Amino acid sequence: MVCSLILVLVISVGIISIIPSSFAEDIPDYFNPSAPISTDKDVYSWTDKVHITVVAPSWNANRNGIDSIGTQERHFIRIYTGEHSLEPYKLTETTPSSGVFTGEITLTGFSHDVDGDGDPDTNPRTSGNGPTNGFLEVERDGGLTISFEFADGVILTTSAMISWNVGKIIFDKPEFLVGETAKIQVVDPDMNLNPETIDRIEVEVSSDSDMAGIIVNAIETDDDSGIFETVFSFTQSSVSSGNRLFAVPDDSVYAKYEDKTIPSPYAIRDSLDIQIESKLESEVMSIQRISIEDILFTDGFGIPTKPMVNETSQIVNRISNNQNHDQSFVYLTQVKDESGSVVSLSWIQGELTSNQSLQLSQSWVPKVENNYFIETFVWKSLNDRVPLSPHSMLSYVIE
Ligand SMILES: [Ca+2]
Ligand SMILES: [Ca+2]
Ligand SMILES: [Ca+2]
Ligand SMILES: [Ca+2]
Repeated sequence: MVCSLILVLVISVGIISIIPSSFAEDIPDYFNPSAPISTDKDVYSWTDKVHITVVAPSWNANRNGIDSIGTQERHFIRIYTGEHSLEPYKLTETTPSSGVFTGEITLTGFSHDVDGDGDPDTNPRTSGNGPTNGFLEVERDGGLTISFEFADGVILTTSAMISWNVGKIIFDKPEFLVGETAKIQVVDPDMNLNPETIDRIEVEVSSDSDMAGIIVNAIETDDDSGIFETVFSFTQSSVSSGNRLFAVPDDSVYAKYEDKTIPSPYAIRDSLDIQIESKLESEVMSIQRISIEDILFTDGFGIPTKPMVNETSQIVNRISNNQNHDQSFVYLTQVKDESGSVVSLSWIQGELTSNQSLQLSQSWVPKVENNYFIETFVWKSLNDRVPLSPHSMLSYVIE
């Protein structure tokens, strides 16, 4: 009577199927614990390693020795997808009397070219009998099921999903100084093609000044991480090569990883450019990048002069690039009268080469006697009004 009552209760809490039967060793305690099967993840990538644990104290037959489960006739462990299967598969006890049994298999995906060179990069195969030598082919969006005939007629199962992942890419800093080294990290578990060895992927790196850029190899941080890293440096004096990118201050810097393993609803043949942007900054503070001298007045021949009403004179200034790379600029000259009204405004756009000095002049014809204020400014550009030098000012009275 007691036995049949227990049986009814078990069916009502949903263990898959029970046929009354006696078991050769201990009679399993259906209530505590019910031999749960667990995996180390709920979702795996196509070439992941799967760690399996079964808690089954009633299968600890020898309390002084390591027991195993999964290969005894009528108590097989089976690991399978819709297409492929490993059976029987052995799991072994973690310690002589733990009653906890573990093993692992390596997923081997399916035939696919992940880097666009036309050749498949995986080695799909299904083989092995446990506890650690199993390989199992899987599809992109499929699942994986592990079943264990725990006691006669009591089949326990657990399932995990298989999916590809959209890769992520990051720079280690939002902006870099010219002398610094930049680090890129790509996270894409799908490119951990072999969990026993270091894998690598390619990342394209470019700048506004070199849109073709360079291709760098990012190396997996350990055998089974799915995280890839690389470093590169900047050059302002030579063309890009190796892990050195030509870029000048104020350039945006780009890194791109083309992910050819992207999940549903994308098609298996689709790819996605995963791109990130950073900025290259000069080590010299903006306002110190260009030096400016005092304002002078000259005539048309460069001879110092005094501005007079209705005579053309030149407002002359010398600017110097304090950096050993090119610097584009806009140079503005503004004249105000005593009341603060702007009577003359002009600008010159240009580029200073490494450490170059340049004399710039703007003509000015004072129309009336007044007390004038002459100012010059050096900015990055008319749109990006970041000062590259202190501004220079002169007061001049014409009477
Ligand atoms: Ca044991
Ligand atoms: Ca390939
Ligand atoms: Ca690997
Ligand atoms: Ca991917």
